[in-house]
Amino acid sequence: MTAASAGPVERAAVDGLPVDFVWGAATAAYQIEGAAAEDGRTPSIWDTFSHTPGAVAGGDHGDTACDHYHRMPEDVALLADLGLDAYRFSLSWPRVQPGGRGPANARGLAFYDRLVDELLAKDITPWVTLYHWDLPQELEDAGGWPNRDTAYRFAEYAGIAAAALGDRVTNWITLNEPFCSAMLGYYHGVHAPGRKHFPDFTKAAHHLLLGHGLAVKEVRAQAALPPRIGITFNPVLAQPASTSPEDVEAARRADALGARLYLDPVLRGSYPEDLLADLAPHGAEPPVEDGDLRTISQPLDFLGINYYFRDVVRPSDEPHGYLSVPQTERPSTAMPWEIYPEGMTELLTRITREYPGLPLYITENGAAFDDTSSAVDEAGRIQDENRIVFLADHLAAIGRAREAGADVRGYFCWSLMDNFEWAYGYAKRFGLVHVDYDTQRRTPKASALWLRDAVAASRGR
Ligand code: IFM
Repeated sequence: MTAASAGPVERAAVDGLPVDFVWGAATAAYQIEGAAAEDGRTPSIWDTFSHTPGAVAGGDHGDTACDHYHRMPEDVALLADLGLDAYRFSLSWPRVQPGGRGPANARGLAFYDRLVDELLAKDITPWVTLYHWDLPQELEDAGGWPNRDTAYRFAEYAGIAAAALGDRVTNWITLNEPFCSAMLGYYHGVHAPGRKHFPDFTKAAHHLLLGHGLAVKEVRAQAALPPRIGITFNPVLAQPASTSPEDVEAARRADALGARLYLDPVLRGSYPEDLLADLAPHGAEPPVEDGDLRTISQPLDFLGINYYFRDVVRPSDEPHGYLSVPQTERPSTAMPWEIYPEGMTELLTRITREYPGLPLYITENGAAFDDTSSAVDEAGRIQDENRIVFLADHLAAIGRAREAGADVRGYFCWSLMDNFEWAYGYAKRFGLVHVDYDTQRRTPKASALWLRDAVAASRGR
């Protein structure tokens, strides 16, 4: 990459951010690692789901993905070239503890040992996510997240990870987006394990949160260095399609199910009353046992927020009670998700107002665009101007949230490189770095160089 030369656009984007702001990129194990059956790893629910005909676009799966398992040093070098402070990655549970029970798998852990050492050698701080959706298949066969025992299995695995890596890793995230694990996996059925049962979804959500609380305790007990522990939510930013009472009510339901179902128990130690009233007619109240809410609401060191788009809603007769109204007036990404940077400011100021007290980190934000068909110049470089504008606008929106009092301390771009985008397969490219899946060649896009310059601009003030 060429030398950094921050221009006015980069400087404007980072204007509202402090010099000690943490700059990072994020990935997740199943989306990049490949090596699905190597060194003792056993299948996760995503291996099973992606090999189920019709489940994932193009029949894609993560067997090889970005082959990061074998190319890790090259990928860490990319992070270093971008001048990033931090790298958020997830551990593959079935690599660390095959089958989700019993002893650790030394060969699987050795990979994360090498990764952590490689990062530290390059002065990049590791941020470890313990669960980014790859539940060991054996635990799904035993009932999955709707089964209470899965929470205890998760805590055991968290302890194994903290004992092995907690002498070098200090930043821990228990769960990534439990909304997606629970709602998309157990109700809408579009994510692994592909189940469609409304009461199972709230059982799954409760046990994910219980697992979070138990894991916080385990990490604190097992890590050699004092850990900083948080959880990452993607709170739905629900807005009514109109001012009609029906649409306003649909937005309340979407907010309850998509945001407060997670925020309230973790940060306030209770489930919202209106949510419980919504769930009762469906026999879908969370299966709370004595002491659960105390466990779930362990003190945390930070809150991770992922933001991509808002959800404009109106009522539906389905149990969850709302449906999304596609927004077509503004540009959208390739997902297609409406581009709505104001939502970043709205979400962060709302969290600050209603759930005050924790430092906030944007643990994911980014955009998929059709880079390979529309942004390649004559020299073969990917000129992804649209992604640059997206990043600049969202960083500026974080700056505005900070001005309004939100204690946002860092930003992790999703994603370091193109990868397996779950049910969309490899067709959707979120990377700062382009991946040619035939050759596994990595090529930084213009947005990667732009982010590198923005980071330099942010530090050079
Ligand atoms: O790729 C995902 C990631 O795994 C979780 N958050 C949203 C991203 C884009 O869909």
